[in-house]
Amino acid sequence: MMKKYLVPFALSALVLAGCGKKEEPPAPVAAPAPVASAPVVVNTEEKVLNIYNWPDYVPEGMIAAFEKETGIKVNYDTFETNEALHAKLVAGNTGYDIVVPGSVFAKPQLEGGLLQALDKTKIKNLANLDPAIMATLAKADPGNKHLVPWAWGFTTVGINKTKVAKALGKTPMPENAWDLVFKPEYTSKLKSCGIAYLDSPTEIIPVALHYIGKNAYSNDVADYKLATDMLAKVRKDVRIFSSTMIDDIAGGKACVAIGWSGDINIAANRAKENKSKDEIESLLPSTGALIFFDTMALTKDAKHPNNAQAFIDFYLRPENAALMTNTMNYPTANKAAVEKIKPEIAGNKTIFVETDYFAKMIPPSSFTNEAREAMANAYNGFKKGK
Ligand code: SPD
Repeated sequence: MMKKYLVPFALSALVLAGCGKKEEPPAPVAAPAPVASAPVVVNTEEKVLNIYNWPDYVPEGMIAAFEKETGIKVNYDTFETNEALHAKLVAGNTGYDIVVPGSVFAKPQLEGGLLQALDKTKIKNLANLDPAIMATLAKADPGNKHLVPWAWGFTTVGINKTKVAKALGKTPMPENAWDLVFKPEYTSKLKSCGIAYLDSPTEIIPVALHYIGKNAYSNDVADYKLATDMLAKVRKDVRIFSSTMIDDIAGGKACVAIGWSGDINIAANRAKENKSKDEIESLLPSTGALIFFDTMALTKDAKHPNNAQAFIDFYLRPENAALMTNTMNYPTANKAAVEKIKPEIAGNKTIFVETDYFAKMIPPSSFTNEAREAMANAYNGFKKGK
């Protein structure tokens, strides 16, 4: 838990030496009345903060602005999958103060004592967060004691429209965009321009489960076999298991991908900046996409909890949360930031989906540790083509 550094105001009593007659006994000296003084709260942590977040998630200049304002030096590292972050947290001594797990992983992490509760008195801007989103997050984090949303988004299908149209030829686009990555009729054609999957069991198995009509967050290991039976039929058509999806789509290595909404939009913008003739698009599958929340949390052994909470408070300023959404294409959970979001971002239906589509989306849940292990085995077997 948080350490409080109280520096009491010290007062030394001044004793005056008397110079009266020798034979006179010294007059009794009354004890000095205590001087009332308010304790001064000082953050004596070294001016360092270690953050571990996903790539392409923090606006340019935001970390530098925090460093300039506070004098705290930020070491900022990135990880590509929830599995990678989880393995670090389980091993312990990460050296990180703030980590940003998806809520699917954050729940078992906080239940396993890998994250510490926040001192909410130090994060006044928590008041800016959307109560509806916080109520949803409370399912993973009862009482909202540990997790503060960085952003949310959804796992979906992204395409290079130009290349996909060419590869499909006379075959029309399917009604359900998941067919593009899971149905042999489409994958057999699209393999020529490149199919990419996110390289993570807990990204691919849930969308595969959803595609075959199962609960995306099933903890039933028998369901994973059904998912990998379906996946096995398209395995030979998958070109890339990607940890660099933005580059893979924008750079033309993949024409269709299972990816994250904001990253697909970043790839679309990058292609435009590079004056590519190809148009990249994040799709909204007719059966729904999988919502995720990425959340800031303090590691159990964070050495700089006060600096971490200062950063969380800084990030929760409306202008900073809006800057994240405006540059990274992921919706913020910061209600006070909404009015600062650019109209072209607010109006992009693949960033802020419409109410009707939102109702179809699959909210996050979580997996037991055993289920996650079985899922990893199933996924690795699929990837190896077994
Ligand atoms: N560029 C930021 C990507 C963040 C992705 N987090 C996704 C977690 C989904 N389970």
